[in-house]
Amino acid sequence: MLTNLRQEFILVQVLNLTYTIGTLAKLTGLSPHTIRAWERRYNALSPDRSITNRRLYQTEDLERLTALQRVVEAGHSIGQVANLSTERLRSLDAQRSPVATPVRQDEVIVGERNPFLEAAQNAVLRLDPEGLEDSLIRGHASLGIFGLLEGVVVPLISDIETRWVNGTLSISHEHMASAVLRSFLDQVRKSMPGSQTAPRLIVTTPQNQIHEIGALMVAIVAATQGWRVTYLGPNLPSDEIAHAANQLSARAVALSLVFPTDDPLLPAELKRLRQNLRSDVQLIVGGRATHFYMNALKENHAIVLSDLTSAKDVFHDGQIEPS
Ligand code: B12
Repeated sequence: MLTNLRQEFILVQVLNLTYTIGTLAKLTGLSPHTIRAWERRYNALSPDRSITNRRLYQTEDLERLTALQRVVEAGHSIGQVANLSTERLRSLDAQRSPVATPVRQDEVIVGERNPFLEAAQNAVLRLDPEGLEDSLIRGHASLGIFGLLEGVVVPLISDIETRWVNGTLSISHEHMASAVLRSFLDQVRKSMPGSQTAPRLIVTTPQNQIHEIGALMVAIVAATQGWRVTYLGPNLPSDEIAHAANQLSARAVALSLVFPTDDPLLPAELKRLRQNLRSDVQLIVGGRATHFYMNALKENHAIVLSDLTSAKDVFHDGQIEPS
């Protein structure tokens, strides 16, 4: 059942970037009949339709339905809550007893037990890629994308690093986890194309920087904030980045720097990139290696950010807010 669910998730993401009612039902645990009834009788959701008139749901619909389901489970009648905003549903849900309160999107409390993180950690230790993917899918459905990134993906990566350093986890565990995370995040990213009129952001990593999970996460965060993101993959020479940014009239370029921390060529690459970009194109840089290149980043007027929450604030509402 879990494997089928995973396959179906992948299939809908890859083929049409939306959820069918069947997938939505499996992810939420509600029956298709209930979902249709909540739509027809209470206008709880208004999905798009395919050319053959099938319902097509977006990630926001999944998040809304999950919130509705939790509030109804807690005792509210569907008629009372069906037309509340998703934000309002989440805050109603948060007022439940502490035991029943789930980790909410945007509000992952440090130190609080997070079942999705635990499931993901156990799957990594078992060398179980399907299990890891399932925990990411479930975490996404329950926490929303930002909750998943901050509450599961980032702490999972940090846990993998700690265990790898202290020898309780091997390179094969790390590679398996990286492969699953990379592919999952890429699917999520592809399901968020952005509107035609949204400002364009180019996301990549400079030449010699092959770690791309940070870049994928920032691509997703910017998409949640109304940007139309073009992800160019990792390890790109500055001339190529500038060329793409100019061709697509990008408003900003985001780079992730993770490793190496002492690349003698990177300062010159950053300079060349800045010179070849239009002066109104912002350069936004993050990742654990940024502080090793601070002089070059400052000289080239980059906005340097330390985490995804700052990225969310800076990319707010399709604008670049002063950091
Ligand atoms: C996954 C991983 C890999 C994967 C990468 C897969 C992929 N497709 O990306 C693979 C297996 C390929 C790999 C390879 C290597 N890796 Co590696 N890897 C990691 C690991 C576990 C995660 C890396 C990652 O994605 N981090 C990125 C994000 C998640 O973390 P972050 O940089 O702190 O960024 C945060 C914010 O800054 C923000 N952010 C990130 N980018 C951006 C960008 C913008 C614009 C913004 C706004 C925000 C933002 O998001 C993050 C969350 O808050 C790290 C450990 C770690 N904790 O990072 C080691 C790590 C980076 N790797 C390391 C090493 C040594 C290597 C290898 C050299 C190993 C080897 N001997 O072969 C090779 C590198 C080869 C090369 N040519 O570069 C070391 C680097 C040590 C150092 N001196 O810095 C680390 C730190 C592990 C360790 N402790 O030893 N690795």
